[in-house]
Amino acid sequence: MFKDSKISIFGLGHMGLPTAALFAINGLKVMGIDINTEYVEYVNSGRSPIMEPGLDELVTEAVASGNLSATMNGIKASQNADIMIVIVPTPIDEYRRADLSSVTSACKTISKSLQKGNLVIIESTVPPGTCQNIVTPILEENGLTAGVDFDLACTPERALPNNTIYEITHNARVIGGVNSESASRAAEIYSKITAGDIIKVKNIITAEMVKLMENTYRDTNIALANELAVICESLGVDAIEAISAANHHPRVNIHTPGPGVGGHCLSIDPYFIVEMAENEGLEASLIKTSRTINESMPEHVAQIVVDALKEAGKSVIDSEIAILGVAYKGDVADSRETPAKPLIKILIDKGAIVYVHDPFVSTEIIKSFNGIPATLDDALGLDCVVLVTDHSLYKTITPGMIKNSVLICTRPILNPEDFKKEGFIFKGVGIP
Ligand code: SAJ
Repeated sequence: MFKDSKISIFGLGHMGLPTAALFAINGLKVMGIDINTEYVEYVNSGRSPIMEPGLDELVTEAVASGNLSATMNGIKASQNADIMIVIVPTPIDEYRRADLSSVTSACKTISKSLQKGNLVIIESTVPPGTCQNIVTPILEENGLTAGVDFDLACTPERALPNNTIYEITHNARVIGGVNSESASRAAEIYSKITAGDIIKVKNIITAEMVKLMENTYRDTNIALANELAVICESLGVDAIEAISAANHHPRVNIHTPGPGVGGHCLSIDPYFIVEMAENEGLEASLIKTSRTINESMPEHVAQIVVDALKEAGKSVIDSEIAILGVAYKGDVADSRETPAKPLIKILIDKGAIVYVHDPFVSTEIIKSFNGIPATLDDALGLDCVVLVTDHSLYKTITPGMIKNSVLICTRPILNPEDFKKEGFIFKGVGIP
C-alpha cells in the first residue's frame, strides 16, 4: 500500500530528523521541511545539525540513498506528498500555556495543498483535545473533511534524547486516529521503522493523553524524590541510600532526587494537562505541586551552597563558585529548561562570581546564562564546586583534583565518604 508513498515531515529537529532519515533508509521518499536554513543545508549535505549518537551516519546514509532531502518550502513539499507528518516544537508561553504556533503554522501550510486520500499525522506533543479542536479545523479550511476526505492520526514521539534512534525503532508506539482507517494507515507506515509494539487506542485524544501521562508520571515521581531528599537532609538521613533500599521493594520505584527537572518534556508537558484540566474547571493539584517542588530545587541548592560556604568560614558574597554542567541531564548538549540557569542567577544575585564548565554546551550558551566559561581544572580550583549535571566525565572527579574543600553534589554520582574522609565539606541534594 505504501510502496510508492511520499512523506513530507514538518520539523527536522531532535525527533523529526531521525524519523525522516529512518523512513528514508527503509525505502520511502521523504522531504523534510524546516524553517531553519542551516538545518536544511546540513541535511542536504548529508549531515545532522543535531548532536545525537548515530544520527550523523543515519542522515548521511539516508541522503546518499536519494530518499531524503530537505526544503523550506512546505507548500511544494506537501503538494508532492501523500502523507504529512508534523513533528515541531510545542513549548509553553510565559503563562505556562501551550504555544501551538509551530503546529498551527505547519497545519496551515498542509491545508493549502491537502488532497483527498492524504494522511496527516501529528507527532508533536500537544494538550489533549488539540487535534480535534485546533488541528482539524485548520486542515479542513480548504473544504475537505477529516475522516471522510483525508485521514488524521496522532502518535506522539516518545524517544529519549541520547538514545533516540534505538527508541524510535524499538519503543511501543501509541496511535489514535480520527477513525479506525486513519489509525490503521498510520500503524502501517510506522511498522516500517519500528520493531516495537503498535498500540492503537480508541481515539486521538487518548493518544495525546498517553504521552502527557508518561512525562507527568516521571515529573511527579521526581518531585516526590526531591521532597523526600530535602526532608532526609534535615533528619540526617542519606536519602540516596534510603531510596535505593526502598526500591528493593518489588512495587516501589522512587526516582532520583536532583537539582530540578530540565529538558523540553518533563518540565513542560505536565502544564498541558494542568491547562486542559483548568479549562474543565478542575484543579490538577498534585501535578501543579510537583512542578512547584521541582522548580524550587535550584533555590534549595543555592541555600546548601550558602550554608556550606558558611561552614567553611566564607561568605557567598564574592566567593568564586564553579558550576559543573549546564546541560539538563548527563552526556547531552541540550540545556533547555536546565535547572542550572536559575541556580546561576540565584547565586549571582546573592553576590557570588559564577564560573561554568560543561564538556558539551557551548561557551555562548554558558555566557547567555551569565556564567563565566572555565576549564575543568580552573573550575575545580575555586572556593566551592557545585556538581549540577551527571555527565560521565564528572564521575571521575577525585578529592585530589579539587583545590578547596567545599563540594556540593546534586546528583548521586560521587561517593560522599571518599571526600569526607579527606576533610571535605561534602553536601548536596539528599546528603545530610
Ligand atoms: N531527572 C531527575 N531524576 C530522575 C530522572 C530524571 O532529576 O530520576 C531529571 C533529569 O536530570 C532531567 C529531567 O529529569 O533534568 C528529564 O530527564 P529524563 O531523562 O527523565 O527525560 P527527557 O526529558 O530527556 O525525555 C523524556 C522521556 N520520557 C519518559 O521517559 C517518560 C522520553 O521518553 C520522551 O520522549 C521525552 O521526555 C519527550 O520528548 O517527551
